[in-house]
Amino acid sequence: METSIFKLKKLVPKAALLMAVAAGTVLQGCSKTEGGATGTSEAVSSDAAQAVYVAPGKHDELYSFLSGGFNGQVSVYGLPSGRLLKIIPVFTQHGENGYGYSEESKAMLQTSHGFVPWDDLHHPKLSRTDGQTDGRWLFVNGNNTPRVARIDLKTFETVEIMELPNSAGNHCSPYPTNNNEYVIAGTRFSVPLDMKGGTNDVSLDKYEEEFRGSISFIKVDPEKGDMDLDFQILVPGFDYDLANGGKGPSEDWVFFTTYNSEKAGTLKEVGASQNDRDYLAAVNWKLAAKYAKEGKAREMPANYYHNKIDKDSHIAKSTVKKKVRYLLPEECPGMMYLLPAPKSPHGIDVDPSGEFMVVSGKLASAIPVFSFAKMQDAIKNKQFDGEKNGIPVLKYESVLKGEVKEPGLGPLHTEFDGKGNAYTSMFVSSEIVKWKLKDLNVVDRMPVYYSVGHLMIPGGDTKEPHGKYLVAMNKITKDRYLPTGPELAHSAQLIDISGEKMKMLLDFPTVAEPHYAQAIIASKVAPNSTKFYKLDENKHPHAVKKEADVSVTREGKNKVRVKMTAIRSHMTPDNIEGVQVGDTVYFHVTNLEQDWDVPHGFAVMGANNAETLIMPGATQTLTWVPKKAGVFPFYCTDFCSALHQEMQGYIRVSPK
Ligand code: CUK
Ligand code: CUA
Repeated sequence: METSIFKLKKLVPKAALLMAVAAGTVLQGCSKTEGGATGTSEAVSSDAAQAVYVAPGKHDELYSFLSGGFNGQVSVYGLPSGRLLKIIPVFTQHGENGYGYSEESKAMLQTSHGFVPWDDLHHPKLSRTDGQTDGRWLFVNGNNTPRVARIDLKTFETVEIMELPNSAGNHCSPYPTNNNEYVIAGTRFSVPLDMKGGTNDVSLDKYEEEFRGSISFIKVDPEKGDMDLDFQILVPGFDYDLANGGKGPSEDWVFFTTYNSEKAGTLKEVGASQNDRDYLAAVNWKLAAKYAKEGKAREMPANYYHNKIDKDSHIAKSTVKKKVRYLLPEECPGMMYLLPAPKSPHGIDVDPSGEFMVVSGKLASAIPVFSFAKMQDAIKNKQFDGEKNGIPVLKYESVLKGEVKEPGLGPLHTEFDGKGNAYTSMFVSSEIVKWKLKDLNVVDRMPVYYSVGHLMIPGGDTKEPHGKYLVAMNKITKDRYLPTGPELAHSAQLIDISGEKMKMLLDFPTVAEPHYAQAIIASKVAPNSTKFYKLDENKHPHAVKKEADVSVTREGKNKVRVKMTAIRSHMTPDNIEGVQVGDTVYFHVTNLEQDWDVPHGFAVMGANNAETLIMPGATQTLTWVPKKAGVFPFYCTDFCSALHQEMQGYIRVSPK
């Protein structure tokens, strides 16, 4: 099939393409594959409106969870409508509900670097049971200040954040194993690791000898979901990029792409990087866990935060951990192997059968598909091509099933429909390419707008994908929507993959930058959704369960505790006196409602803080240190009833 992509490829010198990739330039012209379709008249299905229309009052078929990238949040969209249902704050303070501002949630954002109310969130991954999404939790990574968070899908709330020691750029993360035994997280940047716990102030020239990365093994409680860092593997500094795990026969394995096999401290010249190949690292996680359990792990000093919402009081608490156990791959035979991969690979994706590992080399002209069965044979027969840092390197030919030839330009990520097809995103040629796992032949292409990063098929990374839709998450929006000045929303596109040919259905703007996403059939999540908190189960130490119990109390010299209630349509107390300039005033507001969807908000004039939004039955605390004397109004911020405006009061602040 001769498409314009291939024509273009012949016309554009290879060096120029490499430069284009390296510089992040987009070759937009090449996305118009079929008959020169341009602009909005591309192959939009004629029944697209029907296919995505969810009538008023009706619910979507699927929940999708899109990473917010540099806004540190997760956004929840309904599919197929593309309607935004909720933004879940994770690593970033959120004025909308006071997350990260309220006393109850502040501890969630504590780290060994202090209070870090932002992160770069790339990869949401749903929890699994028997290799299928189970709708209980969503795990996400914080790329910048290495953290893994867990969102509880009963409340759509971030309930736990774990910082990772010995980590920098927590990018190949998080990967939950098939029964959530572990959530596995690998580093992008290598850093100097001092196993004795001294300073990490090391000359940058020592990259080769002293810098290492880490793969963290976070244990997950099978009932409660609570995380605990069990151990780490301290790996050579190859810059680990993405991870995905096996299933079926390869269930015990997890795979990582690496893009710095030179172990170079600078990647400035990556477009012409010296090594022809980098590696796919294969790690037997079951064996690693066994080594750790059987005493192979040593302990080193560490300093990292583990923040968790206490389930009784609903208040986040931080625990500081001081040690971590580690394994070294060179000491653990059979635990880790390197498979040669095209240079600067990005995505690694394992097909639903668990037999094929697809590695996308951003700069490569073909997509290698490795065979897990062959990998096992190669290990058994020691078909090694030497070793690197004590880790055996398998011979390329001995593990290769074959290559997808001329798939397009800039392959990044692959997902599967469970019907024998794979779909790969092409960043540079801006298209989704469908190919057959059986013979690796390309069978269809769909241009996307523009420069697609990840793509997502609901369950497309699990044993059983729901192969009906595909969402392309595109990096550059340009002319897709009405212009909004220089800063534009990123864009997602919904594609119907139920037939032979892909059909374009819908564009929808996203919240910040969606890298990856996950989706799940709504019936696995919706029935368990919490409607409100039961007031009589509220164990917050400063909760008041009835208006008669409210109080304003001075504690010690300059602390004032206001325990108050909110119910349609008043705040109690509504007139507060006895506060002085410089006091720390705690407003503990309990929402007495016992009804779905009746939150009350609370905000005070001049408080350099957000509001807090209090769900029915819950207690939230806003802290305020008044800087000047006067009378300050406070009010409910959420239009809760016809008498919402009446939910107000005053607080008087007197000079000290
Ligand atoms: S990465 Cu963004 S397009 Cu961080 Cu998963 Cu590939
Ligand atoms: Cu309560 Cu508005």
